[in-house]
Amino acid sequence: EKNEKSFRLPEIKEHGPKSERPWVIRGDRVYDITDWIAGHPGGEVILRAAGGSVEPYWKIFNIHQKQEVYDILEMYFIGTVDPQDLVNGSVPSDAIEDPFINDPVRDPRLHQHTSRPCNAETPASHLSTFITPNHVFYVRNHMWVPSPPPNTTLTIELPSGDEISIPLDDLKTKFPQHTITSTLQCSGNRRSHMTKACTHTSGLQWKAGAIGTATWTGPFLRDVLASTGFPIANPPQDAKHVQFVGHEAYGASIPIDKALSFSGDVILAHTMNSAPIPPDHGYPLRVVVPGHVAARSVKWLSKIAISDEESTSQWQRRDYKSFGPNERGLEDWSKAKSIQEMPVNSAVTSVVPLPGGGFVVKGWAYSGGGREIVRVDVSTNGGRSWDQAVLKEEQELGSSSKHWAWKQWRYTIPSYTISDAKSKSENLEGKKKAKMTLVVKATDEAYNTQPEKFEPIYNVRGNLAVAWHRVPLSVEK
Ligand code: MTE
Ligand code: MO
Repeated sequence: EKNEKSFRLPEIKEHGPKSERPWVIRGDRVYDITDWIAGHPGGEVILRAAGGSVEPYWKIFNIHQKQEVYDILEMYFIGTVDPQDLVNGSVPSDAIEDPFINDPVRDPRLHQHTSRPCNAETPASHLSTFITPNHVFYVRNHMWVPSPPPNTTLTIELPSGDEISIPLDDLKTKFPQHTITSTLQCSGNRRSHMTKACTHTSGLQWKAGAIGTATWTGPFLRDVLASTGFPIANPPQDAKHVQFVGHEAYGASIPIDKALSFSGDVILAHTMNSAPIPPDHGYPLRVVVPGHVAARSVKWLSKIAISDEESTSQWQRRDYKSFGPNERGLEDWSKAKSIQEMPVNSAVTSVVPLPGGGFVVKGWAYSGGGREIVRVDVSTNGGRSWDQAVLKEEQELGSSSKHWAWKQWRYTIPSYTISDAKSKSENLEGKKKAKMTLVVKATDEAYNTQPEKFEPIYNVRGNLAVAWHRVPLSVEK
């Protein structure tokens, strides 16, 4: 192609995310993606790359790294990068902006599964307290940590299409402030337990730490919606979902009933455990949707839209859904329901020997929809017989009778000592070695309880992994 145009990097850079005609580079080729974005709901993600190379972003969404996507991009080809700006045929890495430049330094105790984007679980040592400290609260980022500009506002789009912007300061000063204690749990929490039982699931292999509990402070979403003139007591028929958009382009939605309900407790939070929300958890503003899967609690909140349909993002229309054990990868996503409220779940998080023999087992139990945990059953023989754990009573903050927080539980097993592999001395006289399978299951106030096995709830995505938690232990009697 001899007559193709060539562009210098500074010129390309002018076609950034906010320009009228955004461009991106792939290899040494330049594309004007303006029309592509217009035709692709959810396509705004690619805008982050506008003005530069799309490659570092596509590394994050490897779903895009296939020929058919490259072919589509070719339809928007406008020229190449000027050879003066290329090193070995591509844009030099120092000219490519690092999308993760704003990611904070993280507590080394977080158990990192991936670093870019950051996916890290709360370490077991911090799962046995009612409130999870901010610095060890699990992090689930699909992308980078964005840095919203100072004096940024929250935009609210009404069904009429009208947009209203509210300064963040107003959210703190012009509305009654509420503090609620709410657990957040990822739909993939305990996925690794399902994988172990069923050999394969796709997704991050979380143990029992993609969950945490914090107090969240801010105005109620319904009060903020009311302030726009939206009739919260008598919403129009076509107002069915409330969509949330994050500054880095993540999006999700909840049914409008949850948003407007007097017992919904949906909060636009600026404060987490009495401190400004940390960068990883949504600074400066995050919606907290208690009782629902954490994927709906959109961080770095930039926009709210009342709509007749669910968010068009892949995180609403695809990823956070579950399937039957027979559906192995050729799912019709549109047929499955988005996950909203979570089913009842529990896990063992610590087993600590007592000085005089025996040991103490601790863990969490949680159910969605504000359903209180009423009982936690423990078995030391793989589920043949059961005993009850002690539930810790904690002060939960909230405006309704709902229970948005997990329960911590403990159970004492006398007369056994745990022997770790190394201290398995063969001449411990009078001591009998045994293998014990500790099992825990919880029951919520609707008397929903956890299934015994993973096989019947298996789904390729490894979502909603809520079967009994089994922990094999070696003990000495
Ligand atoms: N919001 C934005 N903007 N971007 C995200 O990647 N991840 C979601 C949700 N909100 C996400 C988001 C998912 S899947 C989960 S589990 C929770 O945030 C994790 O919240 P945390 O990182 O504060 O624990
Ligand atoms: Mo999640």
